[in-house]
Amino acid sequence: MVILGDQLSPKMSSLNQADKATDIILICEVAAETGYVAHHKKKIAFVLSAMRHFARELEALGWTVDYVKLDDEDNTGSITSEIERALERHDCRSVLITEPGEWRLREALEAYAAAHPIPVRMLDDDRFVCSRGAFADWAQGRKQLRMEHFYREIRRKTGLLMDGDQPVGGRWNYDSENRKPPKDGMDFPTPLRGPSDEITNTILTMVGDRFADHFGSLEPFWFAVTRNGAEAAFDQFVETALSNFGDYQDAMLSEEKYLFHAVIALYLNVGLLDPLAVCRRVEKAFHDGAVPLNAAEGFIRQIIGWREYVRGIYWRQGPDYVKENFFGHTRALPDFYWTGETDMACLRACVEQTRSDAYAHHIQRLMITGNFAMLAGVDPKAVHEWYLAVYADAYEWVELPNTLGMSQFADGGLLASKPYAASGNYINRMSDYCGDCRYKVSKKTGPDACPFNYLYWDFLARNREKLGGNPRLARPYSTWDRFESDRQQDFQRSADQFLEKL
Ligand code: FAD
Ligand code: DLZ
Ligand code: SF4
Repeated sequence: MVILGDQLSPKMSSLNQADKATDIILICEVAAETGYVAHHKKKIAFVLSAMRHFARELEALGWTVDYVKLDDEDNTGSITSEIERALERHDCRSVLITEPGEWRLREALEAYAAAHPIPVRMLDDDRFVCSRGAFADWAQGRKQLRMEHFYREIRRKTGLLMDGDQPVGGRWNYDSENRKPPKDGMDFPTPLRGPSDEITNTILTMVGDRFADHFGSLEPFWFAVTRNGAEAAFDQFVETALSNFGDYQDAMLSEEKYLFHAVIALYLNVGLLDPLAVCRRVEKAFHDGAVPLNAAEGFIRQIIGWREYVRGIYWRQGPDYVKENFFGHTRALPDFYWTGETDMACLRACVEQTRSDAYAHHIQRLMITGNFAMLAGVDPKAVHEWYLAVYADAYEWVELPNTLGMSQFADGGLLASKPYAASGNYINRMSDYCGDCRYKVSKKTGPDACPFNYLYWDFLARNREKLGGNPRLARPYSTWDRFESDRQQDFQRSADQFLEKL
């Protein structure tokens, strides 16, 4: 049987179906997976080190593991060609695998299975609360696939934060209490830093040599690479940050990369943490009186709501979802997404922290880098490839709907009821970025004005045909209509001048 780099879970469909006494587990580091986008160096090091540690964990549990390293001389470079090579080494009658998390690899495995006589059994990935089939049933016949409706169904199904058939506290969602700007003088916890060991050090040397031209700083490397390490990092989050998670979920600060966020998506997405176990732990913290309801509910919603929902959307939309481009945007991704060299302090801070830690929290991804790309008319596929490469937690099943659907509105509103477009005013309210910026957030047009201000109005004006009928945009469009035509032209002129130089 085959285990992929994001299938590092001892309880998983393929392992549940296999037999320790007779089956051989193939785990392979391959160039096709380290290179389908130019992943951040820290992401490659994290995945490879976690894979090597997982192989040890399996061996300790009594499994036979055949592990192929990236620098093995005979490594053929792809999962399917390594399966082929392994079949020459072992006397196997079938290949067993839990389905991969991306259309790309799924299609390659299906093509392999169709072209070879050996039976390939691909099992559902049962590490999610909602299977692909259950999502399809839920979506069937609905006009709109709203996350909130899906989330309530999963709350009922799991019983998380439920009091009989009613939500604990009487409300399903406490988001209205979760949009506080940061306060001066707050103390922020730091995510737990995992210790390095020989396996990780070897990987760091190899990644440093082999992927020197990839984006991002390799060191300091601090991610946990084992299940125990990931659990310890999550425990620390519950004890030190969770109680403030809800209140300051949308806040952004230049000197604080993590605020009260968990920094666990990378562990969940490779299988070092189990989503349901994580939610049960948070529910317990609430029942023990350690954290308020808005924090526990907000956190659980992200995992059994958003995380499960975007996965359902990814598989439902099919391999062509990636081609959607509702606005017809064609601009190349600006260089500063890689270099960080821009006068816009908010974008500079987000890119710099992405480069140093392969991490930015949700609002930075959505309202800074994502918002800017959409306002500036960047090709959504280029935006998607950037997000897929630069974050340690990025896998297409979760990244693509978030980027293409939620942040770029490139699916025309399947996932979001309106584009997440915002002017500098929002960024200034939720962050401390603007104080350090060469642009003035209070200025609306001209060379010193905050670019988000005029780009926002220009975006709405140029897309009126597509967005004008959206009831959630009625207010900004009526504000636009009340502007004098000179003012409207000023906005558009400032936007044209800025975009020309971009
Ligand atoms: P926290 O803020 O502490 O949230 C807790 C957990 O909730 C996360 O670990 C994650 O598992 C889950 N979660 C929260 N929001 C979402 C969401 N919108 N979709 C799915 N799960 C969510 N998340 C990824 O896991 N991988 C990605 O590649 C990814 N790409 C994104 C791209 C864009 C443009 C945007 C706007 C969001 C993206 N997200 C992605 C969602 C979210 O930003 C990250 O899950 C989160 O920032 C990870 O940090 P954290 O663990 O500190 O999360
Ligand atoms: C992300 C990643 C990387 C960097 N390297 C490997 C690898 O060498 N071998 C492997 O099996 N998986 C790797 N992965 C994870 C895969 O890309 C992931 O399993 C697919 O994208 C499907 O989600
Ligand atoms: Fe960003 Fe505008 Fe604020 Fe500068 S002024 S940090 S560009 S929002």
